[in-house]
Amino acid sequence: MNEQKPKVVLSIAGFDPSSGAGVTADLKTIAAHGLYGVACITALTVQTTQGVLRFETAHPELVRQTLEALVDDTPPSAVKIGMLGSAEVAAVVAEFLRSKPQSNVVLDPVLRSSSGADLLDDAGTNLLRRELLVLADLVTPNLDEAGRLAGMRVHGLESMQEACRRLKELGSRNVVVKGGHLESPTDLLAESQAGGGLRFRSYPGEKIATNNTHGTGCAFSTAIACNLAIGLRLDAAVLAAKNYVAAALRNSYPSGKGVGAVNHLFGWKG
Ligand code: PXL
Repeated sequence: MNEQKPKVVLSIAGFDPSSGAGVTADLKTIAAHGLYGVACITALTVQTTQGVLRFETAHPELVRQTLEALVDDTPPSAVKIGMLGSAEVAAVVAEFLRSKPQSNVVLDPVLRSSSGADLLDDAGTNLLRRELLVLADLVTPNLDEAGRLAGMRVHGLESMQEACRRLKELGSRNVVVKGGHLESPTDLLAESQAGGGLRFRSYPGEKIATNNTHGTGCAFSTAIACNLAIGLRLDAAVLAAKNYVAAALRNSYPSGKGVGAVNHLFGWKG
């Protein structure tokens, strides 16, 4: 028996039965980082590699009880928040973070699936903007999400910077905008400085030729949470997560008839 307990990372996210995104993908990512993953399911999606057919959110009281029981039993070193599914569930998560503040909170503001299904309505998006942004240490929107949260079109490095400034005005501490869909894919980190300003750092990437991209965003935000739990500083945590996702994409294989998942456990040979 190993007496050395691994650190715990908590994923608050939806369930994707095809295991590309959501809590199962997060648990694989956490395991790949040598940490112990626990999860609170916010919603059940009916989903395959071909897309999201529908979803139902969990009862908000179930979410509240799960979170309170989990943090009491297995206190997490980091928390990743993904799909919330409704304003009611988002409100419970916000209240939980206010009443039991957690460290290394990474918020992936999941608004829509890559296949185009809306995963959070306008009321939920407003709640996330008003209440959750201020409670997260880092927010990880893609270009569309950054645009919707900041109220502008985000399509390149300059507009990514402007969106980060607007998100800071809304109360975000640190933001990384994922530019994976840009012509030359570059992520942008905006870190709040002690003096009140923002420090920008960009992470140029390469286009990886694969169709197996399902769950890239979930893997990225969860990998950052893991790296923060391990003790990396924010910029190093983002860089390591970017490298992890690139390796998971390079080592992916097709599953199902649609968009396959990234290979979260590429390092695990059984
Ligand atoms: O990729 C966003 C996402 C997050 N969480 C769940 C999802 C999806 C996309 O389909 O199903 C549960």
